[in-house]
Amino acid sequence: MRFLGLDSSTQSLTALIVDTDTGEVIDRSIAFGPRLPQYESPNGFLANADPRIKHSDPLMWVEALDLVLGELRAAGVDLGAIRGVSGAGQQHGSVYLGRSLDEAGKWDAGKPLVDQVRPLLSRKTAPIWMDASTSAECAEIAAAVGGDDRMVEITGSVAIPRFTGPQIRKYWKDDPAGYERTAEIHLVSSFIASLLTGTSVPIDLGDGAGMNLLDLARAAWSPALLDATAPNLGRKLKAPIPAATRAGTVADYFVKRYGFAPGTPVIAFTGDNPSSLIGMGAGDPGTAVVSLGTSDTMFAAMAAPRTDPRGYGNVFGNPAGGFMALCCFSNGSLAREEIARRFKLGWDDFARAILEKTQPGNGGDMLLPYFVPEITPRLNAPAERWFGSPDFVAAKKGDAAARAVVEAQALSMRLHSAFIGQPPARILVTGGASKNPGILRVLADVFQAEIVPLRVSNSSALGGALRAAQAVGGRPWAELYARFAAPDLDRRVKPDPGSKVTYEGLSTQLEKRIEDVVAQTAQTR
Ligand code: XUL
Repeated sequence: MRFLGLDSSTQSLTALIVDTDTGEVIDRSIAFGPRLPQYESPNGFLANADPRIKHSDPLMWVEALDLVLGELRAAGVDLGAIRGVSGAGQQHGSVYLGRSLDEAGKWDAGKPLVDQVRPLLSRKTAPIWMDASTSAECAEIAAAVGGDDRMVEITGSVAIPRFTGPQIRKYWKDDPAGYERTAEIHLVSSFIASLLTGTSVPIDLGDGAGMNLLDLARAAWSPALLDATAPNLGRKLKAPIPAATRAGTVADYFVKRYGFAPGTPVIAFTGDNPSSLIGMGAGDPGTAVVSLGTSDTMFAAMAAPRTDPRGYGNVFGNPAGGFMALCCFSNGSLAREEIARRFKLGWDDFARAILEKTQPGNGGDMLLPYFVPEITPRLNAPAERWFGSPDFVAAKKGDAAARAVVEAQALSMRLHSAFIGQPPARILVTGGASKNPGILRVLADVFQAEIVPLRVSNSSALGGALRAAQAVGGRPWAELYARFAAPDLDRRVKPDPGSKVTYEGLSTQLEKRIEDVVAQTAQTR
């Protein structure tokens, strides 16, 4: 049987099909920047003079959905053989509609979807997870419910600028009439699911936990937080549902245009990180995952919510049941790409710089790679800092810069993920940068753990396909994981015990420097 997973991420939309009988996997991606240049979003978001503001045009995601399905069909893929669909979206981003899709979603198969969705948007743009402009709203929401500790007790996270609740509050404050006109608010995940069914699909508990609105213990929106966020918010959000819920069937539009079988079930969509947890075969507690994408994230399943005393880490729902802990770093690929660009390094040069030309500890050269505002630690403005030899500080040492950016990222990840629990002996790694052996080497040495890449690179779209296979096809997780989420043992990297002491020392130094930069920029939220 065949199942389709979709992943609407920051920079691309991916469709991935698994065949549970043959083990075959087919995938195709639409990269927004090059494929949809009319949206003027080379990295998936619109330019803004204020570096804290990051919005995208939701119509770009709608167009990408038609494009990817059209391409699969044109490539001869029989979408009529798909027995279930699920998927994921970049977390926290929100879409605002003037009419509920329960009334307005009866798509006409004769017109492109984008032309039918355009008039329904009450807000032209969608704030995304990279937005850092809602510090004031975070403070207001936290104060209204009794402070940070209370926020963590209810939602698993302090009030966080990229989370949807503070974003909704800012919209209400900036444009009360637009907010008033909004009948329905979606996350990216529930929006894409709703496009597919032509109805309003509720937000799932996994992604819903990233909104600063969900009461984790009750698996329901918190009335106190709805009130603290914006007036009548409860009327604009359907009650959240478990990720395994059958949310509807594919709309006639997709049957007519792409040949889906009528009645193909759509399972609720979730956030890209919860979906990756499944796509990495890490739905059970005990396996840590590092995902090296536009953002770097580190996450793990856990039976009961455990929160971060520093207030940076988050708790989301695990689509396989229970919870997951997550740390998110916005200076992921963007920071590595910035160094590669400045020093004109290709990715092979980047790997060689680490593996052959520099040593653990980098001879004392250290970089705080905060080229865009950072989520962990919280920095509302870019704040790069270079320390060490004069040539390094004068940007004359490209090889050392390559090692420095990755060492700082890995050390910060180790430092800030400590709340998740026991230091892991083995870490699964995914995302574009997991192909780079230099980056894997540094991760292995910093964590003193075996680093194991997976065969698949889009674990979030894969997670969607596997969730459909589990919910519709009744396949057990263990069977699906063994078949589709197998580690690539040939590429695993074992730690060098000789580097342990070096990184212990560096970790303390980095922690101090991070504290200094946070204090200097005096932006604690
Ligand atoms: C997680 C987060 C990011 C986005 C990226 O909290 O903000 O990882 O989900 O897609």
